Amino acid sequence: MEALASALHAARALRFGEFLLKSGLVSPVYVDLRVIVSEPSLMNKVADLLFQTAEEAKLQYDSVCGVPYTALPLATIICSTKKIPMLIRRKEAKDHGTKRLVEGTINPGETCLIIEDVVTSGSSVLETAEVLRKEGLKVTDAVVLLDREQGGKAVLQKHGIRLHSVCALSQILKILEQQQKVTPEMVTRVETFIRENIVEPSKQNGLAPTKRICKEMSFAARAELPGIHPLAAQLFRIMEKKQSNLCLSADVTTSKELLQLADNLGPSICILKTHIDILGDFSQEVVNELRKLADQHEFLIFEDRKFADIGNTVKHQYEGGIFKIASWSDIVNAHAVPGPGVVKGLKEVGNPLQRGCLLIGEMSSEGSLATGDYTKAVVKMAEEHADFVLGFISGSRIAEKPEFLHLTPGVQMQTGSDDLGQKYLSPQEVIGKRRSDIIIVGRGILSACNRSEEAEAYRKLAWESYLQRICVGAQM
Ligand code: S5P
Repeated sequence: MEALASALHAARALRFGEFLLKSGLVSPVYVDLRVIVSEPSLMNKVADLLFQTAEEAKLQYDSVCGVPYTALPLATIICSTKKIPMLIRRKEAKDHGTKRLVEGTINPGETCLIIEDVVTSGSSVLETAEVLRKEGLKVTDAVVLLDREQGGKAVLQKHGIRLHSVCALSQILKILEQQQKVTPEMVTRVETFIRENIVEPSKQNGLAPTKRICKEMSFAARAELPGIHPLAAQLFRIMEKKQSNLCLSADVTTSKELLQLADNLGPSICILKTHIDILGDFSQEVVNELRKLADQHEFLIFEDRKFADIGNTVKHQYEGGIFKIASWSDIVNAHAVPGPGVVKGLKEVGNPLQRGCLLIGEMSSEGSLATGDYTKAVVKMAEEHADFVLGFISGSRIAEKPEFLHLTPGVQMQTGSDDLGQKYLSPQEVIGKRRSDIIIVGRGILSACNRSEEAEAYRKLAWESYLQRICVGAQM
């Protein structure tokens, strides 16, 4: 496999960089196996590997057909050396003579093995299979040199064809990385691209698979960004796993109610946000219990303390006092109004504990002063302290870097406002149009008769808005 990987790389059959695909997407990898026709020994090697793969899978077949054009010479070598009858599929029927679509002797009822160089969506193999099947041949298996792992295998399976591959793109990537022919950053880029461009089997039985064209990075891909803050990566993974971009604002005043909420709604949320100083009966016990529930249900805790003092003061407020916030809260937030000292002070306490902070870039309340140049300065401050700042509290996306998270409060299905200036937008507006990542919902859920059901309804709405936003043709 090592020899094959380096030979393909040397022949420039695999190239890394930026390539504009027919679909309009820019891909970091380009696979072009046509070039191997100029390398006779590589051609023989590839043909041999294809045949070995069919042997190892114990395939039974009467003839071999290569998908035009690259696999034609490969099929020729296999058929010639192994003495197997070959079939040639024409791309277009001749406009004179027999009008045949398949050349060679066709014995209806016999099995034909398809050979292909690279499979992405599986549509080329499928086209060839359809033509052969129309001639009365059975097609049950296809052997391919390289599986790009973009869903082709599943598409073919759905059409009754097992795909056997000599190697997968991820395998080749790992080898080339070990051989130091591609950088770890490029490997991550390619893996992300592959993951985000999976072709899904079509619901109908037609040839065209439904393609999920992703317009922006998924949460899963953002978790893998090089240099991402470990807490942000953990949150992205939780979001993807639980299909939740819902943060519950657990604004209740007793420990019992807080713990009940955490336990009952835990499965629906990615973050539980507290205002620990509104509890009438705070104790160390309640935060110990909350921490256990967070680990059990896999959500992060976010104490909405909104620090806004000089560095030295916020350090004490974060670490000490009655609440000892840093000891139990994964995330805190801060106003940027005191200048960078506030972040530096918090960071001294938070970084050794692997905590993270959100900066308040915008507020949901009527007449908020956090707008325009102030918001821009907040983004700059976050960029300068990205080792501690995970992202923002804001009404919409305010920074394009995918490493930064955006959390938006002031969300209810019933839009409007309360009588103290809070303004509400819908989950669809916040996630779909304003491109935030996470909705923060308090009273929208807390005032419902069945809080668990309401939390589920908010989770689904926000998640579907996210899927629709990132992908054209996403399957809901
Ligand atoms: O701009 C903001 C920032 C925050 S963190 N507007 C907000 O409402 N919040 C918080 O989000 C607020 O303190 C409350 O805890 C929650 C919104 O609660 P709801 O009941 O209005 O959904």
